[in-house]
Amino acid sequence: MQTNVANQTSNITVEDDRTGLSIETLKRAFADNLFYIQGKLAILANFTDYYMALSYTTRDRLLQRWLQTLKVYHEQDIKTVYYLSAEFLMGRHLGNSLINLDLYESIEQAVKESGLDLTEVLEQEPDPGLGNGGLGRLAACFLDSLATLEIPAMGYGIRYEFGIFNQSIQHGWQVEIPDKWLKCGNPWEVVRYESTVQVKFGGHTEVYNDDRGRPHTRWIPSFTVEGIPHDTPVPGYQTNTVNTLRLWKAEAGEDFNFQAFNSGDYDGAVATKIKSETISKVLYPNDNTPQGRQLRLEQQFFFVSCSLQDIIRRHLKKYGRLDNLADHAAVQLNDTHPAISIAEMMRLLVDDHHMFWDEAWRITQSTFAYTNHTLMPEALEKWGVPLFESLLPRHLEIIYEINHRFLQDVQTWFPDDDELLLRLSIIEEGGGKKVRMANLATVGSHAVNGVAALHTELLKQDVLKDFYKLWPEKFNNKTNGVTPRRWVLLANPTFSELITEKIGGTWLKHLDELRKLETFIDDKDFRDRWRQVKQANKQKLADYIMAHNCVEVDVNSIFDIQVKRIHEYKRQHLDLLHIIGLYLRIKQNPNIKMTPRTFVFGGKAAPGYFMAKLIIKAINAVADVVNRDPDVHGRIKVVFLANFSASLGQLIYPAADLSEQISTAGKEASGTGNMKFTMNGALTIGTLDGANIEIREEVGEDNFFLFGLTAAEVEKMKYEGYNPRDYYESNEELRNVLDRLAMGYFSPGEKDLFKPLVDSLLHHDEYMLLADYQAYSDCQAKVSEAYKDVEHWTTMSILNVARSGKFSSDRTIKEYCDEIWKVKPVKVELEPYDPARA
Ligand code: CGF
Repeated sequence: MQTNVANQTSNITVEDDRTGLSIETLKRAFADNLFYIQGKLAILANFTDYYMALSYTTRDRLLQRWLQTLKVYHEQDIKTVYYLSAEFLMGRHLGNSLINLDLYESIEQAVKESGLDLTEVLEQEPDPGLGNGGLGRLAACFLDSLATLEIPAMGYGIRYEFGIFNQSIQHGWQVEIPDKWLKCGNPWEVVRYESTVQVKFGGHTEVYNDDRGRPHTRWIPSFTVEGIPHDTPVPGYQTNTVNTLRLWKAEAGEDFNFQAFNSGDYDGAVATKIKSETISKVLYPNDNTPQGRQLRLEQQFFFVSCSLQDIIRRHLKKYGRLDNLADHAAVQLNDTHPAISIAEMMRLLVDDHHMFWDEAWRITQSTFAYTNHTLMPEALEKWGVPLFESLLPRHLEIIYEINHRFLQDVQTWFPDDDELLLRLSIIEEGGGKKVRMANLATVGSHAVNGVAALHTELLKQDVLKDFYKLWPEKFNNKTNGVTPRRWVLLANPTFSELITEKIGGTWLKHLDELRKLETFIDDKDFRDRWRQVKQANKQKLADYIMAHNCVEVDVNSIFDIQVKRIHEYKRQHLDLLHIIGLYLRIKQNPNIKMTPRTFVFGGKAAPGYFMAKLIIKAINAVADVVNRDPDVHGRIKVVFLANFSASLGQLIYPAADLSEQISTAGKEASGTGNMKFTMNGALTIGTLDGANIEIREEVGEDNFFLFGLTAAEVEKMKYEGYNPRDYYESNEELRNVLDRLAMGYFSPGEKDLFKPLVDSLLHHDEYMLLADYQAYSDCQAKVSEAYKDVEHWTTMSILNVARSGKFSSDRTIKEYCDEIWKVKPVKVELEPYDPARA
């Protein structure tokens, strides 16, 4: 390798090793990075070293596009999307970067010629778990689509040092283990110290007059924290666009309190450092249930303040004024987690940039839009006023002012309706005043959206109905989607190859083109290969199950899978009741004929959520009994896969025959796992909830196993007085199932272990499992029958995939761009790389 950076006039050959795409260059770059960056001789290197060296080799090839994208965005007059999210579940970077750069095969070859297997190297990457579930993964899919559609965009979030905990299963129970995802370094991030920002906390406010005698408020904080940006490239699929995910790390401005240090108080000296760094230390592991801890509010404000200051700084640098901010910036609030943005933007504009209130409010409202992700009233964030007052005193004043002006308007529109005022108010009165973040986000945004058609309807009719009455035009639906690049191409390569062979490769950017598969529906060879691919994927999962759970499963059985967070409303325990029902049928009649099934579960429970953890224990307890019982003869197997994550999902979705989407109707906002299963050829058994409804509409009702109460029926039944015991009394199988669980049949030596679970079902059954049990069980019988007809099942599977185009996140993002953000694509043309000019 020749390098001659000193001689600026020569044709620099460094270019080849940094950007070259030939196998020889890639091999050389890989070896070079192993030596110079990892500091390892090839003979002494381990797999982590290989992973790191390969990541740097790939990152080099991204950098040219990334910096060019930044240059184009800097030079052109554009509007940028800023996606503010407390969670980004990006999944592993290396494989994804390789497919998006169209480099996968060349690297695979280069690595092979270097004596290694690419898949083994890819497995070394820690899965960055900076999110809990659907919401964080949605944010990651959106970033992928934004870059693929060439939309100028930036994700803003928190660089948690510890992501979602690793779940291990010990004696059937979930045990949480800290996720040290950064322990070997992170080759994907670039730290931009020069863009560090200061974030204030606590203290008090005071009024002062400026030079012209105008009064202003200033905030005197009690402490300040630094936000250090850590940037990760987000490459689009087969485009030059590489957008940025900017995650903020909290650090103390002054590492040491020198006074304390000099007087020998070493603990005191580092106390500030520890306090500051705690802010970005760990992700709260709750999904759909907020935890009202001070640290959580600190985290939210920290990343919001960093991000908005960053947006304003860049805007001012480019345009020198702020009145046109909304023409160049669209900021999306991913749930209420960043809702404090509304007050922080007002503070920045009014206090720091001395703008008049009305103008600042106009800019704020036209810049922000808010996505709601939940219908569960308990999941809507509220913060106690005293906490707000001590942590963000200026923001509380601003929120009061926003609320005062808003309620005055409401009063003129709807005079004499005090109840309405109470419901709309950003401040909840009574029982300790609270700030309602969903109300703040709704008032301060020009658009509010739900994430599936039913969800948006229910927001309008129920959760946000008073706001809908005020501003019907603000409300709109944006049904979620997922990126087919990660969830089909990367997760299921042989399947993707088969599709591409039949319809060409453009489906990966235009997922509606999958419809063309319907022309091959009678093609015998295609159908055979379709089944072979599924079978091979099932074998891979079976091998994994053997390696991790020591359970042998039958790849000819129905792979019936439920993977998602463990939550009572998602009803993993309904699935379990059905399994126990089948088991009891076998025990009563050992010769009973049954289509063999492998039931697979996966998902984490919030560490403080007792019932969810008990459900995990119950699944494992039933698995223990069923899997060992010789009477069962392999007809049913039950497996709980520990530590469900994005990367485990990539193994699981392609192997599924049946996707379990069985939440109580009206509870799941959308779901996105349902889409990943469908795209990979699984059929769904599901309720009319969230995006299931739209999936069924698309794939056709004959190709979907529907059961259960509708959202309206759930409400009606509750209203009329639901008594779960009636179902227990009248349904013999259900009674037996619950009795066995309650009497310790699955928990020898711990008779009452599952009593709380059974009691909650018999006495409250908030999520109406007992009401839906028989319908579910009947529907499962239809599944078993249908699976026996291999040809028909294949047809349904093909149709599910062919008609899944709507669920690409590209479609979702196009709708956001056109209807909410009003942004347009920007082409990035590559210029030859020349370090001498750079
Ligand atoms: O957001 C969820 C997910 N659990 O993170 N919600 N939150 N909060 C919903 O429950 C899902 O239904 C939804 O698909 C997801 C993304 O919008």
